Amino acid sequence: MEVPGPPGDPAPPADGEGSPVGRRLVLGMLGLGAAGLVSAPYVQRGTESVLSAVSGKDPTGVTGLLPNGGGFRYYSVAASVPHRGAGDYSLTVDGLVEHPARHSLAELRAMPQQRMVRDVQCVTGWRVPSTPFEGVRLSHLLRLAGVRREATAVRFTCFDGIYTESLTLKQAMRDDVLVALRMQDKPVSHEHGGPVRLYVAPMYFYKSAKWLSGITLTREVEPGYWEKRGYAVDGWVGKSNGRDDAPTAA
Ligand SMILES: Nc1nc2c(c(=O)[nH]1)N[C@H]1C(S)=C(S)[C@@H](COP(=O)(O)O)O[C@H]1N2
Ligand SMILES: [Mo]
Repeated sequence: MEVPGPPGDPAPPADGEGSPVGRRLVLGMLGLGAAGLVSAPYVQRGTESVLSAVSGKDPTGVTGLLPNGGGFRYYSVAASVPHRGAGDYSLTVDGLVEHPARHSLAELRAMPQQRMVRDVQCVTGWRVPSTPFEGVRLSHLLRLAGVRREATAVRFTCFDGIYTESLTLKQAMRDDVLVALRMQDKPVSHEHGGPVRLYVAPMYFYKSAKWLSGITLTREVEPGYWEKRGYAVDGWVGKSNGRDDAPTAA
């Protein structure tokens, strides 16, 4: 099911905390126990958005704070996402390349790994400081594949079946863009987009596609999921407001 809405919460909730019933429902949707609430002062869904979420009209997408998630919020525009691991995960690199490839998780783990510690910044305002990410530089995979002259951009696809993202080739070749296998010094969890997610350190977090399954070299930029809905392709933190017609969301 596709839930339309901006990549994050709207204006801060009026009451700071959702109703107990609403919170229980949302946590239930996330498959999380209510126990996490006790030690989760950062659970702060507004009643309205919680109720609209369960009624299927959430303007913010299926979101929620993860208890013990260190301040991260769970985002998925897909209602459910299959679990994939070492046995069934693969990442394809195709499109305008000399050598199309399909990498298993083991193959990705055997490649040179880069660790980076930067702040995570969602376009809606929440931020998680100093978060370690580790994985293969996207530029490494692109060099292996041999990018053809006609390619100027990269399209990313995800095994949730819905989300897409894009970068220009120049952005994709930056050293601070990773195909991340680890986050917070652990394997990327399913909730955070594991086993493999994109990490575009200098841009707002909507650029960091979760559940990454495909990297396709294209002739031109093909705007991603949120980009088709008004958010910037060039989502630089600080230099972009993410969305030109920013309503309450961005
Ligand atoms: N596949 C997929 N990737 C996604 C999203 C999504 O809905 N689906 N949401 C984006 C947004 S808006 C944010 S803020 C981050 C959230 O990552 P987190 O759930 O690990 O905090 O993932 C980004 N990548
Ligand atoms: Mo976001």
